Amino acid sequence: MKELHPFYQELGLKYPIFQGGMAWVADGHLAAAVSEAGGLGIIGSGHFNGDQTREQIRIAKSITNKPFGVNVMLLNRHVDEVLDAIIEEGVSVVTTGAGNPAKHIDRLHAAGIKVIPVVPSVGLAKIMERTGVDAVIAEGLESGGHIGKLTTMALVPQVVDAVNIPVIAAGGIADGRGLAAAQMLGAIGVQMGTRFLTAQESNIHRNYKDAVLKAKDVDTLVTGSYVGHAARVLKNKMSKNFIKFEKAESTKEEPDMEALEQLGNGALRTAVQTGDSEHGSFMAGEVSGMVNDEPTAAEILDRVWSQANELLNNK
Ligand code: TUI
Repeated sequence: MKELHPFYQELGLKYPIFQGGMAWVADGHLAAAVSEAGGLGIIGSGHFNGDQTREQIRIAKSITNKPFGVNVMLLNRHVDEVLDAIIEEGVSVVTTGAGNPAKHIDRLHAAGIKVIPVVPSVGLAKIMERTGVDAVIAEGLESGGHIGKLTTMALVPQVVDAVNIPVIAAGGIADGRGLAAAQMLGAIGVQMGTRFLTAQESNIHRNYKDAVLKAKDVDTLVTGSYVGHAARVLKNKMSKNFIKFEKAESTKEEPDMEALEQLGNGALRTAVQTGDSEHGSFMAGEVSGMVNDEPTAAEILDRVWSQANELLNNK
């Protein structure tokens, strides 16, 4: 894997590694640090409005001249103004999550922006290819946050077989073994989120970082499946109560859907900003058990790349 895939060369990257655009977590500082070091940093715009998105883009631009991306979360009611800010500020790449970005693609392409949606299934990958996206990120259910129904191991090769555009693997990847494995499955590179939660440049609350550092393999669970927004989070008081409430409501004749939605909304922001483990939901992937240190973003990229190359070169 000495040669980067042309897709990454075109983006001017040194490593085939994207940093996931995690809502409330991936701010302009983290994204700029990853991009400055040669990966693709991605700002998570989550539920931001246009101004909040613009603010983080400007922070990133003040730190690096390298290309970076913004993730657009398609359930956000401010999507249109977020896209305005992205286009006006001249961002290089847009990744999307939690929906189908078809109606926004022409507008982004007209502005010279590469569009790379996250897909949880072969069906959506094929639809996305037909709409002319530049690549897809096939994300397995090992990921933190909102997830689909397939594992990375099963999803990635099936998407690779189904489309003729570059496929990037995500979900369950935190080191060079994961990058090497993703290449074996036919992906051109990876996106990692959880690994960057404990980066030096990550601004999440100390309690959130400590929870990830302490977590073992079995310490995540999936909340929100019942309302159709499954999200993987660390086990804590909040997520355990959520599951209990969900189980109780789902057996009722008229479940309180609004209360279930409300419980999920805002919980992530609470976790990131206040570190409150009673009311906050600490989104994190199954790899939390192997995230045990606090390197810089540059160290993470260098380590993952070197380890993958050692493995692939049989050294
Ligand atoms: O989007 C993510 N991860 C996220 S979004 C988020 S904010 C949120 N929190 C709770 C519930 C909902 C949103 C936190 N983490 N990852 C990418 C991703 N996209 N995973 C799954 C999907 C996805 C799901 C369905 C993409 C497309 C899709 O299409 C459905 C359709 O409309 O065809």
